[in-house]
Amino acid sequence: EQMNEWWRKSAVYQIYPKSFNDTTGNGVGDLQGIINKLDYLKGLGVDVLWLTPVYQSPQRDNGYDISDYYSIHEEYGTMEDFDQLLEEAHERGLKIIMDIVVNHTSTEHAWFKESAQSKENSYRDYYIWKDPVNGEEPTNWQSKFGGNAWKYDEKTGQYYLHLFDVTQADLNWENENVRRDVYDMMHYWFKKGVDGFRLDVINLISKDQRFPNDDGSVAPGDGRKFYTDGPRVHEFMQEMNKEVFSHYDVMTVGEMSSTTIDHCIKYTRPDRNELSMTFNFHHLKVDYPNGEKWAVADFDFQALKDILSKWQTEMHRGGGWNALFWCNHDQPRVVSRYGNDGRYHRESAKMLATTIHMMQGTPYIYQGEEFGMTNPKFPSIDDYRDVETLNLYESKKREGIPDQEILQVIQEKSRDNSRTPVQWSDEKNGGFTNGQPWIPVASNYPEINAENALKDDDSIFFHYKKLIQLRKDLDIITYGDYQLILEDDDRLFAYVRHYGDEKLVVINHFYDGEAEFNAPEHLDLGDYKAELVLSNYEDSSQLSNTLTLRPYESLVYHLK
Ligand code: TEU
Repeated sequence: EQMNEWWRKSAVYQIYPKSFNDTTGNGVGDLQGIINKLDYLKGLGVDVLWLTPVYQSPQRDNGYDISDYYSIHEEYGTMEDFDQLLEEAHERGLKIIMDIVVNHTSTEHAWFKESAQSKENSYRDYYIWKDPVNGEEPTNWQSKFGGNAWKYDEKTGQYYLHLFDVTQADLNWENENVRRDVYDMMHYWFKKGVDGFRLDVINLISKDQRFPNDDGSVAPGDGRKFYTDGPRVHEFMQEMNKEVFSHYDVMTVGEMSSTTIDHCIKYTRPDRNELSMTFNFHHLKVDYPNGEKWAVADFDFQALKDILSKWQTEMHRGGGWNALFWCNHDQPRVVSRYGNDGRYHRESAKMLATTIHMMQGTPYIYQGEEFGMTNPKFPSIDDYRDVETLNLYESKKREGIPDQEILQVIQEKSRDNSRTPVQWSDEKNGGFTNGQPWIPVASNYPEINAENALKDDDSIFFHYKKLIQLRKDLDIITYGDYQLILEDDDRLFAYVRHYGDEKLVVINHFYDGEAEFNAPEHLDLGDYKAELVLSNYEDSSQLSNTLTLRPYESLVYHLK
């Protein structure tokens, strides 16, 4: 079997350096701040650290706008700091993966500056330039951060494509020189000794070369069907794998925007030689009413169960591999979103963690998630920093929507929800900085912080630690298949994993109040000995055919 690569049994911890830990007092986290916390991370038990972009960048999109792939952004430190981080991580048995952003670069990148010089410049074709059509944008495609995705350049009379911010110009992957330069850059980081890559929006790199208008299957002008999982994307991934990844023992995780299961099987099935695993976001859109992110609604629990279960069973069947996650730097905090960040903060945070960590795939923990950080609910738009949020605010203002109403949506949906500084302790600024933090610290830091979590055996932190350890102890978590049970239950998310003669029964109660568990007939418990291996209450019951679950109770039984 080809299924014993190290990353299948690993847990990954995501670090957003800007908000992690500041050692210089400039209000921005830095690489030395990460080094200072390596023992803490080792203590949690994670195997791999993913750093979101730390390269030189004008920081319009917090580093996802790269101006030089070969140097470190100065607020974060130097290349020596990076080398030290890598070495100290490796000394502790921790691996480091880099965030690779190659769908686009900053318009401050030397390639773009050349490219914008003239139509004849040798770098012109590094980006996607098009003539106006009837004096207007080449297509009606929308930028993911609002507005049309094409920007007119006066000097050369053409438009360039930017699927994200206007300062994030899309690279032209049809150009072999672009691909060669990207692969060279990847070799540079692997030769340094990094252990893998997270590849930003990598399924958007192949654009339909006809560049058609979008007449509106999703939303008028959306455009995504013409560049998502595009015509040559698998060819490019196989080339990248052959040219780069295949030379090293590394993991690769592709961030896949609006993708499908069929594509993700192709991206990750070992014999196709593309990527190790993929992130998809369908389970994080169940609180988008009619597909609209910028609206407030309860999450659709049935949809959540259906989506996660479909990805579990179909990726397993197809030989693909999932990245498992609730949180990242683009998503609101899960405990505020699908859990309860008030009275049942602790119980619900643990329950959510169990739900995802007992599935098949490689689990990811986003900084602060391990002790239950929440959305900050900032009182004013002035507290928000994210380019996407600020663009949204401006466009809603123009539509005449009252401030309070816009703020309410932003409080629930803004990417800044996850970007507030890590709450290390109850000291000033949560111990994140001695200076003025670049974004405010959430006001609940005196209670919710890492130091409190470490002092309490029963904290969310120690629950995560147990989940990571369980994955190491029980092969069924990595290799077992998955079956949703009690499909229609509107309070319980319960599933069974099977592996050889073993079973794992996982029962999660997503709400306040009580819930009844009645074992379905096909779940034969009779001949097994069941052991309760994890729960989020002190005195949870042994497994039987009927159980009553308390608010947000979560139970894991191992059957042999
Ligand atoms: O995000 C890609 C992406 O499609 C989203 O998650 C995006 O943030 C969302 O559509 C906005 O509503 C990646 C990075 O994770 C994100 O931080 C970057 O801003 C983006 O790519 C551009 O590099």
